[in-house]
Amino acid sequence: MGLVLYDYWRSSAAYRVRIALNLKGLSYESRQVHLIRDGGEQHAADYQAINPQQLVPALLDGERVITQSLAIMEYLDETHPETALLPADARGRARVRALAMTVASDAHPIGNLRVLQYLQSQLNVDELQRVEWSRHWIAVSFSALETMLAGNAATGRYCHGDVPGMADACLVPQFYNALRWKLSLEEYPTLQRIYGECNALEAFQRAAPEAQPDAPVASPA
Ligand SMILES: N[C@@H](CCC(=O)N[C@@H](CS)C(=O)NCC(=O)O)C(=O)O
Repeated sequence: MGLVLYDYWRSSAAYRVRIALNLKGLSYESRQVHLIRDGGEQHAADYQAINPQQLVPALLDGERVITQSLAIMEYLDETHPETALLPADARGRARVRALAMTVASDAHPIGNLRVLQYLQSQLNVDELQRVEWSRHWIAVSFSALETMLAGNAATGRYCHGDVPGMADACLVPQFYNALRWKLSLEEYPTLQRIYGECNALEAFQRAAPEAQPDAPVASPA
């Protein structure tokens, strides 16, 4: 059995893994977990058996289930070293992981669907405030990322050098979210440039939310 990705078109964590799989040229079966329909298919018992966190993505490699997008990307890098997502040197790997975690550990979780749903249903936070919340926390991380990238000689065409890798696979989906929330992006010229460089590549284009089989023909805002 090959690789199976439990996926959702607009999940930015799944988007990271799609980019990684495409960069490595790995084919995979995509199984859609609709995060909204029927109260969210991620909460169904059969999916909980795959990922008790009730989040996508999850990767099935034969009988093995791997969860957490960063762990999945590192697993893919170790099992399929061709087209490395992490640099060869320890310092470079630490830098790429720090960039990736700024997105995946700090920016993304605060704006996740379940957090926004909780703000709405339990704390009665209205839609405008939820949008403001999302924008604010993305901006906090983007300001730091802009400084980390613009002021570092290790930044190249992409986040680290001239080969796309794990940091880019995290940045691009978060940038997509920022566009979705209509965050003003002028203050992040380096992030904008890298987003453009990445999206010129087929691996990123094929991973984009709108290119997924479960994307609605005209996506709602
Ligand atoms: N840290 C996890 C985050 C996974 C995650 O938050 N996935 C979101 C979609 S981007 C999800 O499944 N949300 C469902 C929910 O909030 O109920 C990872 O990197 O894989």
